[in-house]
Amino acid sequence: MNKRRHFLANAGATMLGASLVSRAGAAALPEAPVQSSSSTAAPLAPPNGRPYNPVVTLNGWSLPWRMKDGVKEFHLVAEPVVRELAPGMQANLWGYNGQSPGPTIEVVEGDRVRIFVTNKLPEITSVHWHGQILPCGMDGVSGLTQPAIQPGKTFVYEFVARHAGTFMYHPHADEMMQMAMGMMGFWVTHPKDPRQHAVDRDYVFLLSSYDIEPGSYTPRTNTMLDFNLWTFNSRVFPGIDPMVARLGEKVRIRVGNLTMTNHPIHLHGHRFEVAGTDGGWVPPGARWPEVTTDVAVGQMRAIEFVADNPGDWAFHCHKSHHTMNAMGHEVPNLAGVDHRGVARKINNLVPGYMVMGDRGGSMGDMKMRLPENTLPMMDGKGPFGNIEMGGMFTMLKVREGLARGDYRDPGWYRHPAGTVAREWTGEVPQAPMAPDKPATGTVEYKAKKPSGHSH
Ligand SMILES: [Cu+2]
Repeated sequence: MNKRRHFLANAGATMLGASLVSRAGAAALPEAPVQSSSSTAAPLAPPNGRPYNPVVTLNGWSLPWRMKDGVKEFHLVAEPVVRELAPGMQANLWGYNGQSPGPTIEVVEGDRVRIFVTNKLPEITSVHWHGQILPCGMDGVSGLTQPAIQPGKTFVYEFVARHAGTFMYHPHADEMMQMAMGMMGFWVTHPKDPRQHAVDRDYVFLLSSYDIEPGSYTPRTNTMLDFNLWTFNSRVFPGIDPMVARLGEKVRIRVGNLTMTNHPIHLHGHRFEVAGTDGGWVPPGARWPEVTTDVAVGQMRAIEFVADNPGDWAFHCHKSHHTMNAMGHEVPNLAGVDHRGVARKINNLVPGYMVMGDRGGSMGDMKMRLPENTLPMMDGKGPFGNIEMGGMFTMLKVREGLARGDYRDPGWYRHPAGTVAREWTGEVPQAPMAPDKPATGTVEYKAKKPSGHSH
């Protein structure tokens, strides 16, 4: 079993047979492997070329290459794909090599890279290598630096990966349409010396958003802001795998934003530093501690921390609408109103109608009829009940005693005795509602007048 086959047989995702796009007449082209699974693939240990510490693409995979006369050759195929956003929902997207986003490309600083791009879309495309310092004619802006790649045609890009860091790729042809359909991928250029910027676990993923009407499969592509599915690598919670680390390991998480808005990415239970941006590594003396970092449109951020706090830690975008799945808009806020009778009446008129929880947030408990191919707005079962999240939400699971390179979900955290918030079962003193009333004696409640004068 050669090294490549060993990778293919590795734990994690299953890869479909790495078949040639077209065996006849394609002898000069490298293979274009296809990925059928949307789970997180095992890291791709480099079978040739200079050594590096591979990354793990959240719910994604890295693209194998072939070495030809000292050049790393990759083959991307731009094509329509069906992506499972989470169990229970599939989307008709456009992507590369069977998935959206496309595979992560990993190279080493100084590598000469040749990338074949075959266009199997029904329209023109091109690939822009976002953040790379390269010859202008390799920048992939159709019309400006190259003719567009026509359907059925293959183009070749070739350049030296000059700087170690975090990059992305995406089309620069009919961009609004193609990015709204999911065409994008991650790129990591590893340092020449694998000891430089070394971490124990290096996770990468892209932020993307889709506007898919409940009950349908294909994104609306002229949406500017009103997206309804907010994704990590074209997956929504509870379809996003957890990130796993052994207690004490150094972890890096790299995020690229190809949506139309910014995302404040927040990690619980740890403090991190922004160690890298679009432009390269931040000098250690210029980093500061954070628990949330905003990733603006078109930006990349690499955060680093020591996983020194065991548990199942939430990791999510802090915009609360981005941790929800598709919902109907113009839903009134009925918190505090018992509307059960109203909902029943409306359901006779609009089947499947759902009202915002009148007890603050009880959507995970609501039984409602959803259109086909539609996820609940908030979902996910946790060890203590419904997690009631969707969209850009997953967990960092920190555990003692994991093996190096073990990325399997370790299950739910077993909290040490006495360390979990619990119900208070003692006596609860009655607190006054109005702050200007004394806490003793009979409490009188008065409605405030709208004028603001209560006395
Ligand atoms: Cu967000």
